[in-house]
Amino acid sequence: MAVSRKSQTALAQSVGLTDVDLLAMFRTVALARAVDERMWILNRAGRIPFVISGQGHEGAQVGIAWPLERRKDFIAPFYRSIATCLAFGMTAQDILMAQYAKATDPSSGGRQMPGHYGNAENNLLSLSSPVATQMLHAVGIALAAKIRGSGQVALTTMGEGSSNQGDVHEGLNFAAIHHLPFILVIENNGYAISVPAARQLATPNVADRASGYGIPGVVVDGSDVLACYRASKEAVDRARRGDGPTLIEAKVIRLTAHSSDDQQTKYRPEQELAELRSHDALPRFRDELHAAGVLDDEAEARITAEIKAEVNAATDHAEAEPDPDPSTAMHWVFAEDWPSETPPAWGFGGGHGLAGHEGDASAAEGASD
Ligand SMILES: Cc1ncc(C[n+]2csc(CCOP(=O)(O)OP(=O)(O)O)c2C)c(N)n1
Ligand SMILES: [Mg+2]
Repeated sequence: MAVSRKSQTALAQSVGLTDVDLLAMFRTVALARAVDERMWILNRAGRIPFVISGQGHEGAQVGIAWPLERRKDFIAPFYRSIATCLAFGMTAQDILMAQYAKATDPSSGGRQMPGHYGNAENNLLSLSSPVATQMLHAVGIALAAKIRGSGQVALTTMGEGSSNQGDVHEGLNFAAIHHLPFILVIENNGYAISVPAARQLATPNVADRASGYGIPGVVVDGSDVLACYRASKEAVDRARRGDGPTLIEAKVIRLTAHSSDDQQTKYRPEQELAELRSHDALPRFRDELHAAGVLDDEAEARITAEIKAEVNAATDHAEAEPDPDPSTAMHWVFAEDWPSETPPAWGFGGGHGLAGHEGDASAAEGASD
């Protein structure tokens, strides 16, 4: 299929994108799924220790990450954010290097728990295991962006269970009061490990809480990639205009167990699991693009073959890379183990990324709300 750079079907026009954009979005959703499936195979084959999956979240993640500007805006991801990280500049190889905890893993040089992806170069924050702690990091970045007048937006994302942590209330209240360029995304998959949503929340939607902070709360179908894109675009535009934060709740599905150490058939009925597949964003987006004339069988086959080759090459590369040297295990943990000026093997990336960092003090003094 000859989709040109400028070609725009009615579907693309309806969201202000080109057909090439839509194909790139589809490719990212499909790549995330393929990387994820590979991770499970590698785990079951005893090659990688732990998988926490993004399957069922990919469509929402790609749609929501898309309107943000790479290497300008910031995202504080969570453990299911594989598609988010791919949409924001990481590669299949970067993800698998983290899974293998290799010395050259760009997320942390093999120091982080698997699934804790981060990439300084792409303004993707490293995350902590206690859920929702990334909230305060992202709100802090949004505050810095506002003080510096850099026009940047900070977004963080987490599950509905995590939304009940105190950090979320504090961060959202602060961001709302100060009209920060901040977006909170809740990827509601209906479970926090084995605990169903009804046991986590006394309201059907996390987004219902937004009115308590005086900000918009949007519920969006997480299997509808373009609906997620639209909701995110509106939130990004609002943040850049200086109109403050938005809470977006994407209703997604968790297609796998919580993690590779969990057996979900103990607490999820078979019928529910079978029914979930009909809400999967990947086939839904593919069908939508076929119907709109953006994708045909030939283009789909080409994309599928490219992704297969990419995931195979990424696996081979990660397998072959060296493990971290055990004598470096304590590097970058305590200040006294900070080895001179040598940057860590995985690098600090291309700088802090916050525009206007120079002359902080005067920028801060000049800030007004
Ligand atoms: C503060 C804290 N409490 C408990 C845990 C253990 N834990 C890890 S993931 C998780 C479930 C979180 O559920 P949710 O936010 O809905 O995200 P999901 O895994 O469903 O995507 C829990 C309880 C943790 N990591 N941090
Ligand atoms: Mg959940």
